[in-house]
Amino acid sequence: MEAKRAAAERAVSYVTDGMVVGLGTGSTANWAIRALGEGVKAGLRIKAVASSVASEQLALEAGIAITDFSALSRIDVTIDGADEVDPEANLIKGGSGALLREKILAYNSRQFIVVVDEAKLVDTLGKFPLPVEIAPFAAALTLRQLQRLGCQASIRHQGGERFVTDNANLVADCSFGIIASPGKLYEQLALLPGVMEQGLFLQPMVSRLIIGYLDGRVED
Ligand code: ABF
Repeated sequence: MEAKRAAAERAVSYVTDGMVVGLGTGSTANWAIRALGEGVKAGLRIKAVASSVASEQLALEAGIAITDFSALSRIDVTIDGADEVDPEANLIKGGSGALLREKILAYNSRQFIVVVDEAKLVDTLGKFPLPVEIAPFAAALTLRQLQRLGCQASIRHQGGERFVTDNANLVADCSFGIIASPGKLYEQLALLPGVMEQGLFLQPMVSRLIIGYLDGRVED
């Protein structure tokens, strides 16, 4: 936990007065939200937009002013975690089920800062099942199409019920094994009708990767 916290707090050090900040989702992003809340208490003036209801609630509790997506003309920086990071800084995200809003924030941010602990670093992506957000009404058809791409795909459940995202969609967790070409798979998934968003975030999106290590080091 400390490694995640250290990485998140380093990312927050790049946030300055007047910025619009995109808030990620997950335990590492939560450390960034808490650190931003401390900054606000100390006088930091920011507006934030959240990638999930959970992150929005934590931000409000921390005293951070939340703005709505529709009111946005720019996002200066988004800080978010990841489930896997390869050496080129391609990511798997979506373990928390917030991938659609996370990707919209990341793509529309001047800076996308990814914060992880060293456990997230992999040689090649794919050990972590790739989350894919899909339209509920065609879930069975889309699941079959996903499997035809060469994965074991299953609809995510939570507490015995199908997990429903903040956007009222479902998540298919797709185990491809090793993803040798993230770019190729990205294109295949992007062309699949019924896929609302996918958990592959390709390297050009990542402005800065901050890694927290168990020995206390933070690599930025
Ligand atoms: C979020 O960060 C999700 O995309 C990803 O699942 C999560 C990583 O979880 P954690 O920070 O709790 O390790 O952006």
